[in-house]
Amino acid sequence: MTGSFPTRDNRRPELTVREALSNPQSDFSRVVLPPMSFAHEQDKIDNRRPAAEAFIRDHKLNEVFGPREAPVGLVLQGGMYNSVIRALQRLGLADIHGDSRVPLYVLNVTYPLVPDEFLSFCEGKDQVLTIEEGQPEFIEQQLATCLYRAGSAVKLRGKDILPMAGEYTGQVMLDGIGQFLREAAPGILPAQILAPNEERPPLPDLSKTVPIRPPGFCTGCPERPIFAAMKLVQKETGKLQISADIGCHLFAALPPFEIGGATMGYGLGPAANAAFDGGGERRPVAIIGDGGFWHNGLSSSFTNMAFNKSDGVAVIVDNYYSAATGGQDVMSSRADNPTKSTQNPISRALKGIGINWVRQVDRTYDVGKMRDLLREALTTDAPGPRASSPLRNAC
Ligand SMILES: Cc1ncc(C[n+]2csc(CCOP(=O)(O)OP(=O)(O)O)c2C)c(N)n1
Ligand code: SF4
Repeated sequence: MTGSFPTRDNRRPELTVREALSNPQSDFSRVVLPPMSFAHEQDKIDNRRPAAEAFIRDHKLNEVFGPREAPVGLVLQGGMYNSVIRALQRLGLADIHGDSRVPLYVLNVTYPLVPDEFLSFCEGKDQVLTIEEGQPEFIEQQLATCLYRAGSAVKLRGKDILPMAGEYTGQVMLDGIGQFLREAAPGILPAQILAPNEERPPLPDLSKTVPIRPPGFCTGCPERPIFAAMKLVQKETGKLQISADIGCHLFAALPPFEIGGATMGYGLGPAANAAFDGGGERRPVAIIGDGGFWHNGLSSSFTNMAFNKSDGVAVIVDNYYSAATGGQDVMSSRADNPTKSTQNPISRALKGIGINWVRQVDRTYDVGKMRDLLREALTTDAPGPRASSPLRNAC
């Protein structure tokens, strides 16, 4: 989809960085520590929350569509709107322009909810269906409390009809809204829709015949051969304890590699493996990207390895960028970036914290070389930690 919208001209901020720097201000009553935090809590309930609700109401951030008078209504998160409209179209209750014959209260703001706005939507209705993906059903619970406190007789439906877990696909939405309307207001449905798709042939179960297609590395990805080499090494060593990190290299956790399924967080691959250090016959292996390395891997993972004299092996997948997020520069990127400090080799940082067994492979497509290096890292008598930086190809 494309579109356009009017904007106002950019405005100079009331306080510039220069002014803020020249005249630093502090106010301990704004610090989130007791006893001020108790005052903040009161302020939030007495002033800030009502102000937020008033803003949402006054600026009409939530929207109401469809007829005012109807025995039923749908309350939905803004992001659900398109699928709800599609389901209503299929039920013969909306047209392609989104004109709905069922009232809709679209929550473009789901927090905070605006009780009086919701109660006014409910006026004159017998039943209202909350359409809220995910669990627990936070919105439904709040709306139920709201109706209860107002002494309303409106019946609130939601997760008793729609699934608690899983995506609200087109079919789920059609089934759920269809069931709600059949139960709550059958008269609203066009006659031929009351028993839709009865003559539909049964769908075959394709899960046994069509293989799943997990996401994977790009064709020609220079990270891919690292994991091919790891598979070869594991043929010799047996299955290794491999902890991975966040980034494209995590595609290796899926078939056909199934390497590094244990992942704790960004920059934490080697840190996560600390629990296995020195505990068995084979060294634990960790994988981390260059982005993860600079994000906090240098401190959380590598300083930790160096400090604890780890016996493990860390593989740093260095492709010059944070690739999975779109190719942003990091400290060791090769690009000349006028506003950033680049070209700082990872190996220098490692040596700086006392990790001396560092090897580098410049061309990962040489799977044999990669395999031999990994084998060496897993068997060398040189004291750990061991880090190999096996990727100098840009992707
Ligand atoms: C805890 C956490 N923080 C941030 C992200 C977002 N994220 C996903 S991939 C990625 C960058 C990974 O870059 P790098 O480590 O260089 O690996 P590459 O993609 O280049 O293989 C980031 C920041 C995330 N998924 N999880
Ligand atoms: S973006 Fe780069 S690192 Fe990521 S899968 Fe594709 S080629 Fe590999």
